[in-house]
Amino acid sequence: MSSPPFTGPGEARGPEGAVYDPAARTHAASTPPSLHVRAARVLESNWTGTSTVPSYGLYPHQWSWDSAFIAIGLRHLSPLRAQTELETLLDGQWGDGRIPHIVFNPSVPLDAYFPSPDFWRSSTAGRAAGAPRTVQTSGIVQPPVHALAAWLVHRADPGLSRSRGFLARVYPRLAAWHRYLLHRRDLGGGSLASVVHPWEQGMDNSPCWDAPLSRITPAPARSFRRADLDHGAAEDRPTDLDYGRYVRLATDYRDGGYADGAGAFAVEDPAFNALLIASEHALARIARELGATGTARHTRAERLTAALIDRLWDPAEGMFFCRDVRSGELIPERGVSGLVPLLLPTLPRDISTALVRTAGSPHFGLGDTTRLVPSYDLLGEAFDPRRYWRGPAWFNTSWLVERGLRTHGEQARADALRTAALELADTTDFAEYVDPYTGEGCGATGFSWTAALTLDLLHSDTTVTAVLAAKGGDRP
Ligand code: 9WN
Repeated sequence: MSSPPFTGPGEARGPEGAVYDPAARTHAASTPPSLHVRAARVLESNWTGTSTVPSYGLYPHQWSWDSAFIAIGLRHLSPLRAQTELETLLDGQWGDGRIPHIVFNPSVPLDAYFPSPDFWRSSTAGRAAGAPRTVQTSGIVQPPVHALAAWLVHRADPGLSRSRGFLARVYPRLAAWHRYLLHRRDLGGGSLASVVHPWEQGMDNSPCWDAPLSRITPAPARSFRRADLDHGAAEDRPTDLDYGRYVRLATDYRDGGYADGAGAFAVEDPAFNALLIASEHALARIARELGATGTARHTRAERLTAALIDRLWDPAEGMFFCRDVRSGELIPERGVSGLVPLLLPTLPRDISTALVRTAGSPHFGLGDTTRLVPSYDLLGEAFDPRRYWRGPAWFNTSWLVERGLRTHGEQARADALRTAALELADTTDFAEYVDPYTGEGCGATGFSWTAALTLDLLHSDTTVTAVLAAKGGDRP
């Protein structure tokens, strides 16, 4: 897919060629820029010309689920850029259908990020799995938010989308992506997709991975050099021991030609699968828009929802848990991923009610001791308010829970979460994540998905909940 020029229909350009809120031009020069304008500026400065980096310092390439969240926000500024964001990512798709978690920018020095393209060696090690020859990518994946993003981006400007044939071009690729997850990644045999590396689920050092990771022999510390510590505080980042294990898993996967099935780490995660289900519903909408029937996809999404409940729901604890496919056991750690299925409108009422209760319980403290959803159990032994996915609150997961609360009629709780996300994005300069108690920003500032989802919340868009509410049918 070639990338279009960045002018024309759907592109709202400010005087300096930046993508601005047209309303912002009415502000007097002395008025501080609105949150909307500042969010737009973050996305503008992180835009490379064909996609958006999460943050130039820490993450100078294109990341898969970041791009989906970014497109969801970018559609409010420039539907054309939002389409391009997803198209650029899909240019890195492999022949077997996988969408890699990173698409590398060849003009970025190799030592700017680890693991770099010379670690993954996608075009050689990934040849049998159909890795692209010209684009360098990683070989693992990230959560499938893409079909949901594609549908929302289409809805932002259907005329532009139709004139560019956007959905017709992305649909077969998204369908192949879902096929890959549903077939090659059903490692537990229970119809759910498994992740084979903690980076795939997106919450890298969540305590949910501690038990399955403990079986992995770490790669020696001297065999690689972390680039993240050049930009982030060591106490905010995963430990060296975690990194050694991440490297071992990725090396073994690469050396096996990125074939699925044999790896030592395989976990069914509730957020990953809930996002797959939400995206299946979105693919049904896309199919319908393209003149096909989406009924089979809605039916499949319903079957997946039943599998999610069957395999990962714990009624006694009132939340979803990860399943370690290698041991066969549920992992008894409460991560925010266990709340994310609230996004699904077809959840039985008793489950959605229990999830809302758990979010507000002392384990997550939402609306009580915390304003955004912590990434991990406040009462858990491994809780750490600063260390990445072991406690801090993130904007993307809070956005997903906000959408879920709204979907299930919890308007007051959703409003409070929305307000908190907007205020904290503002006060932290669009931080990557925040201390769940104090709201202090951690990690990078000017983080793209924080800015993008801020825009989405500012637009108070209801199409996400409308898409998700395509319950049991194929209604537009
Ligand atoms: C590894 C880019 C990504 C996010 C992940 C987040 C972090 C990478 C890293 O950054 O992961 O993929 O180097 O730590 O955990 O969710 O997609 O923003």
